[in-house]
Amino acid sequence: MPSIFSKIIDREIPADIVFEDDVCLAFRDINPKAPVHVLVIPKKEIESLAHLSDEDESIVGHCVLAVAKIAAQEGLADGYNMVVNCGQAGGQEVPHLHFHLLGGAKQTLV
Ligand code: DGP
Repeated sequence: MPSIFSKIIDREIPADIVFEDDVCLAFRDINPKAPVHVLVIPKKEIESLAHLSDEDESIVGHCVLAVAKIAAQEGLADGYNMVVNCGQAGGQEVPHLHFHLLGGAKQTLV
């Protein structure tokens, strides 16, 4: 089912986009939890990690590589966190797979 992130992909609602290619889109989180907080999403509508199929393997790899490239672009040479919330118990609010890139403040998430 289309979520608010599909509307961002389709430019129906605005977002501060920092990276885009054929497979993924990255934009700043509207409610940042760190000085740098970017969401990387696949353009394909995939609800969550739990909804991935084998054919999505390259998409996920592509998104993770995008996280690393954007981290470098954002100057996060000292390190950063990548977080993926999955499902209700995992605190996922938007039902479109997304990778949080968090950086700019020292934090240990696990
Ligand atoms: P999660 O809890 O993992 O589903 O995180 C969803 C994140 O998405 C949350 O940190 C806030 C962000 N978010 C929700 N709606 C919007 C929006 O319309 N624009 C932007 N830029 N971020 C959004």
